[in-house]
Amino acid sequence: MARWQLFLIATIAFYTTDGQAKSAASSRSIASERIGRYKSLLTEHFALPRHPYLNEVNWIKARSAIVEEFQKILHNVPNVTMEIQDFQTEISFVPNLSTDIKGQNIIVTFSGKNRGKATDEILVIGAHYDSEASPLISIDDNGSGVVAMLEVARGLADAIVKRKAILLNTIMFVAFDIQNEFSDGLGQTGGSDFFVKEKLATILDEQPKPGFLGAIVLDSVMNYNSSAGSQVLPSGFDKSFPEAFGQVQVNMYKGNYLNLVTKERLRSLQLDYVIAQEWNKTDTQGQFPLIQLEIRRTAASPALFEFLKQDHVPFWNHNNNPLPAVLLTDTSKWRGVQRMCGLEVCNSTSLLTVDRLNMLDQVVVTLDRFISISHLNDSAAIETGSGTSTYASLSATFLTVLVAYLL
Ligand SMILES: *[C@@H]1O[C@H](CO)[C@@H](O)[C@H](O)[C@H]1NC(C)=O
Ligand SMILES: *[C@@H]1O[C@H](CO)[C@@H](O)[C@H](O)[C@H]1NC(C)=O
Ligand SMILES: *[C@@H]1O[C@H](CO)[C@@H](O)[C@H](O)[C@H]1NC(C)=O
Ligand SMILES: *[C@@H]1O[C@H](CO)[C@@H](O)[C@H](O)[C@H]1NC(C)=O
Ligand SMILES: *[C@@H]1O[C@H](CO)[C@@H](O)[C@H](O)[C@H]1NC(C)=O
Ligand SMILES: *[C@@H]1O[C@H](CO)[C@@H](O)[C@H](O)[C@H]1NC(C)=O
Ligand SMILES: CC(=O)N[C@H]1CO[C@H](CO)[C@@H](O)[C@@H]1O
Repeated sequence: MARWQLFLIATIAFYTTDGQAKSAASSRSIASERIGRYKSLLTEHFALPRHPYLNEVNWIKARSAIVEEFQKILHNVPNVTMEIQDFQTEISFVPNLSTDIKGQNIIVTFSGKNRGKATDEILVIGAHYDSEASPLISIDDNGSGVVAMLEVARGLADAIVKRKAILLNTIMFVAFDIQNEFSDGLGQTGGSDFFVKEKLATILDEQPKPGFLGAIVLDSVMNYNSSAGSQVLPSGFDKSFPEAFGQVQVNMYKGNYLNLVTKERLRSLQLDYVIAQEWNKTDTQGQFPLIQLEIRRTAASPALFEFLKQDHVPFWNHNNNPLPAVLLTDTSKWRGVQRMCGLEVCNSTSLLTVDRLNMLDQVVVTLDRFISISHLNDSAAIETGSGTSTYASLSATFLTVLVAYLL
């Protein structure tokens, strides 16, 4: 069968679920309430740099704020656990001078009905909570990802408690400590690496072996700038990502989009496709284009390596069993002015413009919709629709996309 025919089938399967996903997403809470929560969380806990070496107090405060917020969200939610994963690593803030650091990942697991069965399809949603030493960048990088993750968890908790939706498959929310590599190029083993090797690997080895749907990593998702020319591209971008390069050019180098980073020959293609579909359905005005970047082995360049530093990479590199994962990112320092305060430590709440908060909300609503079609049986809550058929058509879509990809 031709590829376009298969995609057509996928599109039809999705069309049938559209109304339901929308009603599920919009019934949870209104946008102005969500925006209010983003503002207060970002202002109170993520406005200052949280570098483990240089801003230890803020770093530890941010960690407790995440735990407290999760405790509020998880209150009364059945079958949920929160655990702290301790690990020890080294960071080199100055070249060749490493410091031992004790890190902590915060892991929240919503066990689905299929937990402990081979039919489970575990989904991970993760974001790192430490930051670089740079003051201004830290509210976006990666306060925005953490706040989006918390809001998605809150939406899921509401669906389970208030709408009585049934969670079919397991979802893990992980706040990673110690990002994998600081953008100044000093490599280190970060929290996501310890999570994949020491936590996720154990769960995926349990008998009977569960499936793994993938990981969605959020790293800087709020830096919006609609001025032409505000987007700068790292060197070699045109070679590594020719299609995306064309899209950025046509878009007049506006920094108004988000990148969805994926990798060739990995099952993440299924994730990409469904996320992009749900993104497009949420962004009806086309205010926040989604530009896909596919990492290809044959197209190495400095630009390619810019997208191989974040927390999705340990999933891709897992042993001999690469795990599907995608990265959602605004490209952070490559866009607009991120460092207005220079080297001085300042409060970066001036970055919280309406457009930026709306872009953050676009991420949250897209992931809500993704979860509601991939993981929830909402039929108890939505009388007219059937959760079973929603779930079935998502599986059909995944299968279809996979077949199309293999052809
Ligand atoms: C919690 O998990 C157990 C075991 O999987 C299951 O029997 C029970 O129905 C779940 N409770 C809820 C409210 O989902
Ligand atoms: C760091 O160590 C490497 C080799 O271990 C050496 O080549 C390099 O010059 C050192 N850099 C500095 C700044 O000392
Ligand atoms: C957008 O980026 C331009 C640089 O291209 C900068 O001059 C401007 O201040 C930025 N706007 C915002 C709101 O950050
Ligand atoms: C989403 O919209 C973009 C821009 O209109 C389009 O290029 C892309 O194919 C769409 N993706 C999906 C999966 O619908
Ligand atoms: C940053 O500034 C805002 C508004 O001026 C204030 O409400 C907030 O408490 C400040 N945050 C920190 C961490 O100082
Ligand atoms: C979804 O829930 C309905 C009603 O509670 C139930 O009949 C159906 O079997 C469930 N579907 C799945 C896939 O669990
Ligand atoms: C320090 C770090 O890893 N920051 C990353 C945050 O996200 C941006 C955009 O993806 C990356 O460019 C940074 O490297």
